[in-house]
Amino acid sequence: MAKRKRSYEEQSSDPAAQEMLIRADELGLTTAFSRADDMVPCNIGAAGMCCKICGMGPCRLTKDGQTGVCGATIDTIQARNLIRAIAAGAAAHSDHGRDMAFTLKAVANGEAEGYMIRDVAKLRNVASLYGIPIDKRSPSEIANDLADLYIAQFGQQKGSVAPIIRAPEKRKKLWEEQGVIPRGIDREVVEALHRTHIGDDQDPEHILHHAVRTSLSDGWGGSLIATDISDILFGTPAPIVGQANLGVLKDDMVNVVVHGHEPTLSEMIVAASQDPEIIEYAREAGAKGVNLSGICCTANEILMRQGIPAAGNFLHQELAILTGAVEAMVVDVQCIMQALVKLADNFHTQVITTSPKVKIKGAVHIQFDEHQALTVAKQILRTAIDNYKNRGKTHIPQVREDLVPGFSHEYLNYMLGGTYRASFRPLNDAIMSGRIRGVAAIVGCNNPRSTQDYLHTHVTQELLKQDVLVVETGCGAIASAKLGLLLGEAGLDQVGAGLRQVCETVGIPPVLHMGSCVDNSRILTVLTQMVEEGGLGDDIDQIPAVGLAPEWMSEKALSIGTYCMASGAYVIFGGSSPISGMPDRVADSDLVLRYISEGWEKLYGGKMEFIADVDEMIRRTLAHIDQKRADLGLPEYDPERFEVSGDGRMQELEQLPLAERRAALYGTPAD
Ligand code: XCC
Ligand code: SF4
Repeated sequence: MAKRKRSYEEQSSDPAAQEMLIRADELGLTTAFSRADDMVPCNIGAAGMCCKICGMGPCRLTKDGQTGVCGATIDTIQARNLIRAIAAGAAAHSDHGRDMAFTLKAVANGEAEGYMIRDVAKLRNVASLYGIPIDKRSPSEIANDLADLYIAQFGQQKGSVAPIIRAPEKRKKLWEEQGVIPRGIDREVVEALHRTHIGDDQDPEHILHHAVRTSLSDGWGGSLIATDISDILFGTPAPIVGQANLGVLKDDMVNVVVHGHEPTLSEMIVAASQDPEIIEYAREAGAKGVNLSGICCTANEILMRQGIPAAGNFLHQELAILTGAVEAMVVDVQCIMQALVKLADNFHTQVITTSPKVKIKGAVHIQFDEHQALTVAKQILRTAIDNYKNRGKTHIPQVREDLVPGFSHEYLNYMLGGTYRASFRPLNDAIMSGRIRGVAAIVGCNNPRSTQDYLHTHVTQELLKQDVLVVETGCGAIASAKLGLLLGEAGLDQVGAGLRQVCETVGIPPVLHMGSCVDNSRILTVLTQMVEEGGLGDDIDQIPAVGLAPEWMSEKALSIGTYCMASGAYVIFGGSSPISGMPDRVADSDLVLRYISEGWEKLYGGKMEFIADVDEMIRRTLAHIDQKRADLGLPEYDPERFEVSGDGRMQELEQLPLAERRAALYGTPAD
């Protein structure tokens, strides 16, 4: 065996992952962790200094004053690279939103087997935002109109995409002045590609202006549409008990792991797995039943709505297969490693692709169709059950944690204000008084180039000590879940005293799991409602809040960061910067980097930065929050002001053993 370049602890901070990486070595198999160690990134490409958009190149710019064959300068090349990544990310989220809209249309017309409209109240609320009549109309009629409106947003050519009306007034005016309101979702993505074709837009600031517009078509367009419709069809999340990590796989059951992003298929697999006919089929095969779990954002979707456990985040996909206990890994779109298929060859696991958009050579393809969703879901489960007999030796790490996800903005609103007075007032008050210093959204991927989960959880833990309320989505949320940070009582003693008081009073964990990556749109809604509630300024850029993607890797993360910036947030990316340049070798190679920070801040009040050092990330987050507090004239944050809470009930609970404490707080935890 080749000498290890990093220790297991350097590759992942998750003990379950470390155990499986040892297993991979024993079996002589590679993973993204080991391949990252073996694959040195191209330093010119990594710095964003390579252009390959035409056949006269690729052009690598490594000297002062050098240009590409066409004359393109380094900043133009970097801006083009960045906008192309943002466009791809926006396209991925928005295409997901489009498919949700088609599903809603099919459900409204009785053409989608197995689905129903679960949240009629949300349907009515959302429809009335757009002036769709709701009085004396059936849910199907309303849903049909909403589906038509949403489908139209993708191909719309002029005007502004409809969900934009949900942003704060001042922000909308600013976007109008800047000319960045998206006209149609597809139009902005296509224009980004057009503008970056050889011989088109050459002015980096002008290119990046359109990057903002493109990203807004994601955050206030496709992603928001995806979240709305998921809630309408599958229910708006509310707190529920779940579990996370590879220990959720079971030795005596047929393990089916759903991996990817769209809830349309995974929700149907959940339904099918509870069908008596399927359970019986599994028993006949000698298993106790079907055990479903998720990876990546599909995991988040079914975790926060159905309490289905999460087997892990992005870097757990190969590790799940390495357990030898997975009968089928069912994938749809996004973040699916091609390596799965080759790895699965060493086990009995079947990788099943399901999307008409995604096929992998060597995988079984069972195409999903929302018109026959339940039938397809059952077919997939039968395939998995048939495979149970082929299972060999298994190795499941006995590591899992409980968590309580499901903090939609609707639920937060209700929880903070109660049924009769639903409002964000208590949250705003807590920030204004300084009990809560500010809010951080910690989101995004895993990246094998850093230590898995470490950046997410370290930043989270440090900010909690500093009384910063943390909201999370995506793979970041699963990282915290695995560490037990998404359970209120576990570790409240590690939380600042003021924040702790709020958590105890309201009964929330200090880290709120708000869903999948398209659900970052929920964070935009929360910020907007905080503005509307009053006391924290009249636009998002005045709120003491920061967005962080410490372990980002996907292009979607860049789109998310850009629309959050354009909405007024300070956004920090960890790890590497795709446009870092090499200012020590090429003096002008950091122009774009400076522009998306200082330049964008002047225009939008938000800024985007790439910061590799984790302590610097935390320092700048706190400095930004404190500056925003000062600008609002709020009292300076004082860690001593709210001494440790004497909440009697909490002290009683603390005397109980952990399992009983959890049961008292959250009801009986799932086994
Ligand atoms: Fe993918 Fe959404 Fe990133 Fe995780 S966080 S690696 S994008 S699954 Ni979205
Ligand atoms: Fe080179 Fe210009 Fe072609 Fe890019 S567009 S590859 S810089 S010639």
